[in-house]
Amino acid sequence: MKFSTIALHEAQEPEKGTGAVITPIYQTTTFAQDVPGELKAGYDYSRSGNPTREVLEKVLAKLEGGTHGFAFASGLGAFTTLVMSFLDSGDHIVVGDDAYGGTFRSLDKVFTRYNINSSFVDMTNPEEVRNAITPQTKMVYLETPTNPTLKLADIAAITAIAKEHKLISVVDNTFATPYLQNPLSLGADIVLHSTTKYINGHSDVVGGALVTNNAKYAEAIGFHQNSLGATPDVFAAWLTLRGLKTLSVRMDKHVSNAMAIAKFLEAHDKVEAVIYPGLESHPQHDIANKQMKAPGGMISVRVKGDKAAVNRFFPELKYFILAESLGGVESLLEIPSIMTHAALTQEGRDKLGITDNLIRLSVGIEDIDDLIEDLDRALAAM
Ligand code: P1T
Repeated sequence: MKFSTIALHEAQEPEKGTGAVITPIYQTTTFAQDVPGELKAGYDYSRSGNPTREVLEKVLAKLEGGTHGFAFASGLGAFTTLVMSFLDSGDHIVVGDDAYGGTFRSLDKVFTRYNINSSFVDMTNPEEVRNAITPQTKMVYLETPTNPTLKLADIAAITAIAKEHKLISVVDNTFATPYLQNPLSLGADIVLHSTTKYINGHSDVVGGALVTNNAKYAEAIGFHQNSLGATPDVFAAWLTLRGLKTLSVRMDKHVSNAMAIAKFLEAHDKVEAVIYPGLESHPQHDIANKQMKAPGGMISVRVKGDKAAVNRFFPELKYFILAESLGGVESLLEIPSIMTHAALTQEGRDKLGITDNLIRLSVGIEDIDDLIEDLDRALAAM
């Protein structure tokens, strides 16, 4: 099966008893046993396993080219489970320097309390990863494209360095999705998703996932998924499975709209810079061509002006909604310096280029003419 067929058919045969074409919502916490300890279909309690969630996990695994998938109640729930599955007190992680603000906060404010420490490095240069490795390092963790400055890291080069040092390599593939980029095939051990974003795609479910093709790592993740309990509600799993069916068609439209908007913004005299991996002006455009099928639906823009100019820009928009999150069918925008990346210090934001005039666009699947007209009007008002 190819990608779109997997999304619709993997583990999703019509139900035997009733012929139901769609995976049923097994809205039950527990499963009856005839003989104590003998499970009818492998299920005893829905935190440990649920048939609806399991279908989602199988589809996610297959789409990423993995053998084992695990669903969580949020992307950060997946991240917490990942860290607790593999790191002990005294261990160290090398992390990309502009990871999502919430990922940074959890490493900086929570895991340091358990003596799990991180070094944040610019992964556009793989040698920085090598230089940050210490005898305590256990894991290399990267996002590509990053949130919000859309830097790209060479997955094959970085995972090769991790392998040389016998470290676990993990890629947060949220921005690219498995439709556009497959980190496991480029050497990563584990892929993480905030399924809240493109995978569910409709801005109505918070969720996360981990996928691996390593049976030993899968055993550790499965044990901690059950032991820590950050599992999704059954209905959330079902909705995510429903959203996932249309991932490929949504992504095609996100990408074509984003490409048109990036070109429009690059030519606009109120715009200082456009960051989009599909533009030749992007510093890692060649890495995008090498490891992504297409450059995705996220654009970051530096407008000409200060905070006051940004405050005149966004209220004029009719279709781009000012809100955190991304990857839904409707277009969103946000100001990372005061929204998603407020957890960083001013110094940290300055270092990463998260300036007051940086605006992040999650380009939706509306008609492109309407989106361009919307941005053009707001830029004029600015
Ligand atoms: O929000 P949650 O489902 O817990 O996922 C966290 C997360 C992990 N990784 C990446 C790359 C993310 O972008 C996120 C969440 N991001 C936002 C809410 C945002 O607006 O950027």
